[in-house]
Amino acid sequence: MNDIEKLGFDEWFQDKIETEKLNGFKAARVICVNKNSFIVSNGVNDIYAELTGKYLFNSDSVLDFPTVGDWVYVQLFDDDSLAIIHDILPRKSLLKRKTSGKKIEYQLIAANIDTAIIMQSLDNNYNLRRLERYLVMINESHITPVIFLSKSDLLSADEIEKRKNDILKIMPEIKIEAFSNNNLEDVERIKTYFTPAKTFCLLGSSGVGKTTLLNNLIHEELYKTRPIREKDGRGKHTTTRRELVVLENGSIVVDNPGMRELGIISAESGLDNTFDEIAELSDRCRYADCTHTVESGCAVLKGIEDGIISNERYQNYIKMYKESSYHEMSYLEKRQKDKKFGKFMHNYFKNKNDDK
Ligand SMILES: Nc1nc2c(ncn2[C@@H]2O[C@H](COP(=O)(O)OP(=O)(O)OP(=O)(O)O)[C@@H](O)[C@H]2O)c(=O)[nH]1
Ligand SMILES: [Mg+2]
Ligand SMILES: [Zn+2]
Repeated sequence: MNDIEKLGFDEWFQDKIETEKLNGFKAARVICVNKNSFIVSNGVNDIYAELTGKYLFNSDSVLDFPTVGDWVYVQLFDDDSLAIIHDILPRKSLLKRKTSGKKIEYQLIAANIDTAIIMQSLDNNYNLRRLERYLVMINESHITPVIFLSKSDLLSADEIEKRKNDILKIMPEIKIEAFSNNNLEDVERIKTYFTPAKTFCLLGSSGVGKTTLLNNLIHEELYKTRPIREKDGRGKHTTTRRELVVLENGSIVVDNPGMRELGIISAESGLDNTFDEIAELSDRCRYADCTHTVESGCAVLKGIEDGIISNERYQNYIKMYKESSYHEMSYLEKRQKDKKFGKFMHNYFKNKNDDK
């Protein structure tokens, strides 16, 4: 493996790279972002990097900007101690979340992630609804999700088993691993998930133990961790920036700050993957634009009656569907289109009648 392959550069990127751009430029991976400056790595050195003025000027969406995990074309200066980023390579995957506010804006979480680890702690952070939200976000991005339940030392084995089963009831295919950061055997077992040259991303609320796991994996207290608040068990947002690190065994991990709230994600495709039994039935609804709430001939509502879909799952689906900005937008657009079409038809018939 050459240096950039060790950082996750594989055939997928090899196929996408524009070879003519490599005359003068090199491929490097973004390992840390700080507003408009970056740290990139070529597999040998960590290099301070900035975007070209032209790039800054020509980008009008946050989606155009490099984020942690991105591969970029750089020009190196001063014995490889300074880099100028000229462009981003195509992304294999992109994790983003909607930021709050009326305008739909995104915050980039990480790019080119192979596996997303959703972590919840088995004390009072465990929450099925939140898990579903994370899964919606991840399914939209073509990334494999796994669930890590941390702090297993704080709950009985029976209770843990029950929670695992609750998760499997609504996400039958998902891999779940319960573990404690205080237990060496657990950490050794968890380590086997981290395969070389693949990129993993740790997601989950503040205080669940993401950074503690990372420190365990690198056998060092390299990154800061802090106890959670006693009064409500919430984390203190200890990790404040995303960073990409390469583990001893060659796998690549992005630690993340805990997310305060997870904005609901744009694409319906993510929803459909997470609620595939509902999506499947919805193909059979009488109306193509059925909202599965009041329509006659709705196969989803019938599915609930027949007990094929659980009411709980349905409620979650509807809730997320409503929150999904994409849906809101397309709904408004649809309404507007319908209005225009209505007007058109109205005038058409009016003129026709006038002709008589
Ligand atoms: N009992 C128990 N405590 C743990 C475990 N893992 C982590 N902790 C503790 O939980 C607290 C928070 O851990 P962190 O690793 O800082 O949590 P984090 O997810 O990185 O939090 P943010 O960086 O704020 O997003 C620390 O006091 C850890 O020692 C565990 O498996 N069992
Ligand atoms: Mg942390
Ligand atoms: Zn329907």
